[in-house]
Amino acid sequence: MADLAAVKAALSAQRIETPSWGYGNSGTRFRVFPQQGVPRDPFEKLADAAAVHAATGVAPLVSLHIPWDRVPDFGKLAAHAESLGVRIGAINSNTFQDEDYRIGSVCHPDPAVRRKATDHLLECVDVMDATGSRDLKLWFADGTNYPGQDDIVGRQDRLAEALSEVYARLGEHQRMVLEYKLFEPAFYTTDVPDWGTSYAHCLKLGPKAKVVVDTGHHAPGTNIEFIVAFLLREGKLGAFDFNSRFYADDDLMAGAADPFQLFRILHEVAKNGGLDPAHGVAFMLDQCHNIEAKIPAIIRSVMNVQEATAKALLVDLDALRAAQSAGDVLGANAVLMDAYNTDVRPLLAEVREEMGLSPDPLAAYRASGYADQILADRVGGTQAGWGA
Ligand code: LRH
Ligand code: MN
Ligand code: MN
Repeated sequence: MADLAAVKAALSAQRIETPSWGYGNSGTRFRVFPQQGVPRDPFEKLADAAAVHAATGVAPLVSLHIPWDRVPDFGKLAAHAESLGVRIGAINSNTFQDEDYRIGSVCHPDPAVRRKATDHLLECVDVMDATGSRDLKLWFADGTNYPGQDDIVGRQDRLAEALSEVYARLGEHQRMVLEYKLFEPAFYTTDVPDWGTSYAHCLKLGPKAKVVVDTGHHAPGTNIEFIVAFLLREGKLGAFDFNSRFYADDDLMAGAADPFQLFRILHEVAKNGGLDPAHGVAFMLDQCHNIEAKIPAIIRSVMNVQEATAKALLVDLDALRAAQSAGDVLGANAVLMDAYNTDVRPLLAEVREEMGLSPDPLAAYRASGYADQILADRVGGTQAGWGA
């Protein structure tokens, strides 16, 4: 049996980071449906993140995206976060929205464009210095659309060169986390398409470089928990970008499409020490809320990650190991399914009450009056992220 006190302690200690861009307006390639009361600037995005943290108690970190969240004084933004009870999490770079990046950023054939892209990454490290952020999160839209368009190996060389320049700029307690994505916006080759490519670059760079697993960035049917287990074993799992997908990079609420997959991922995390803060795995959400209310959707996503984590922590590891070493296929599978099929909502309600919170974060948010307050206070919200 899992030790209940230890399970509760792990659940109250878990930290789930929310993305600034999840609070603003967003959309698809076809349409942005603006919502009333969305933040007009990064300060208001932090206020919304603080509302999520107030309701859940486990979301004190907020990822920023540069330039979407660029402000004249990042120290002031960090102080504002602190005054709201939250902190700045990962700094996400953006080398995909500038006209110069039509055929690439750090992998572009023109050294001047590569210089510009690398300078942006270095600027992101300056933002980390000013905000106290630990992680630089890199995702590159680089790739090619047509066979022969560019030299595959040449592009890897250029990528490695930019990464090593940025790596050398990191402070003692700063890290670089490199995200991969199967395809899109490039369709023929992608320069960091999979965990193996990210892992190979991170391994060469050194201990401060780790892989980000964005759950939406794989081919259908990919066994993501295998990747997670492998990276944890190698000490190279830096972070998650949690979201749910039905088709490609849908960025829907974590755990919405396949809560069983989220459980299987978190089982590998829990079993292999990934919940221990010493391991340094950041549990981030990377989602947008195009048609649903944003703050409640983020609260729901945090709760979904917590529920999957609780189920993972309930796996009877002694029984699992005994069944595995006895070659008891059905018995081992049953141990996992027993944990997955447990209703953990009462356990999480207890954990929240012990943390001095409402057992029901969504009800607490509704009762707080925050939704009405932002509707009244904010007129003309900004477009979050995509397209801004
Ligand atoms: C790319 C991505 C990456 C970006 C974010 C907005 O698809 O997952 O993490 O920075 O979306
Ligand atoms: Mn992502
Ligand atoms: Mn994505």
